[in-house]
Amino acid sequence: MNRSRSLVGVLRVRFVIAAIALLALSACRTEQSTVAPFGAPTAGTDTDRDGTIEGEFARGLGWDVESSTISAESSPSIPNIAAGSTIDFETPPLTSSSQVIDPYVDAATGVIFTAEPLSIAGEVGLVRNNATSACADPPSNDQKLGAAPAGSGGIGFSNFPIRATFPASLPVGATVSVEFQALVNTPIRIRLFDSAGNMVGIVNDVIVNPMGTCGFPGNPRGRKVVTATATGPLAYAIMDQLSISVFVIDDFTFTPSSVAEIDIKPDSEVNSINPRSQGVIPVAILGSGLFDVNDVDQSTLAFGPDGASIAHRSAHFADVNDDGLTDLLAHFPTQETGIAAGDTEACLSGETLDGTAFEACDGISTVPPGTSGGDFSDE
Ligand SMILES: [Ca+2]
Ligand SMILES: [Ca+2]
Ligand SMILES: [Ca+2]
Ligand SMILES: [Ca+2]
Repeated sequence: MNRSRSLVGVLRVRFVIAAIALLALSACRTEQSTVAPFGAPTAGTDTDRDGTIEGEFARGLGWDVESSTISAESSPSIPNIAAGSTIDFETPPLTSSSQVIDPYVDAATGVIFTAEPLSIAGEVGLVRNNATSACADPPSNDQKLGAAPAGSGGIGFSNFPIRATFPASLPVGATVSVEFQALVNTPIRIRLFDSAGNMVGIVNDVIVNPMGTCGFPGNPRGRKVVTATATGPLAYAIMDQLSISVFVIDDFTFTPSSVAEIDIKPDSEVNSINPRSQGVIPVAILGSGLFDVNDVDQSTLAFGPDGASIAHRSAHFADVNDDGLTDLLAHFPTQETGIAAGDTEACLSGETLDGTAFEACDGISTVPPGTSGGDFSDE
């Protein structure tokens, strides 16, 4: 009891110091006295831990996009990001309730998290769910990523915007999902950018489901996964909170290959496959505004559990679904696919000519063994 009281005391002292520093900062800027434009993130920390940033800190801090330098340089030895990943911020395990780790670099994927500069510098770090004022029940040790004004000690008590920079640009159609945790009914957003700083995706959302406050004062907090899709090459994403509510993120997920779509047996809805057939299975890779089948490296195509290669000279371009966009129709020898009786799905993987991996699946129904009926031709 005493220990936790004195911990609270220490935290209060830290926040008071941060508050004084920020008050001094805003005092310096009073002649400008600009109210942050609508929709602009605010800096500052939540000193009374009710989930909202104190107004004195939220005002007068200009939102200067131009000052943020865009750097999406790719490093020479990057981990493979083609397969996509989910980053849960559980590494390293925290030994205290929060820790500044700036930048936070995910070792497996090379994705770099930083605080997107406002008119002041920021920093990112990890915080336990039970130690952020954005805590939604349960108040566990689950680790979240937060950001705060640099040196404020406010990781988990701020709504400073967070940037995720990929070690190399992801192809058009890549998706980014991230779980926001903040007060309910406050606006949250993901923006996606290419390496030149052009916005290639934006999603505005609101957390609506109340999930408690973990014992902190203030209105209910909640969690929501927001997903954005890139309409251009994706170099970095910025996640922010467009009010004075504290927010943290978790389970940052990116998927570079979600755009490929296939239609197994384009002439059939049922996609009936006889695993004993000596024939071939036609599979169409569907072209779309996000996926140009001319970019497919046909030598990399692998279909079914065993990854059958394309049958000799079987691929040709055609618009199999009459949507005006060219599709790639390829055929795979049934016996090499590994498709077995009872399978309900089969997937095609491959790479585009620039080496970006993709995968797509479609439902199938297999002809039961011992049945003489069904589709023997597979054509
Ligand atoms: Ca507050
Ligand atoms: Ca986590
Ligand atoms: Ca079909
Ligand atoms: Ca088509």
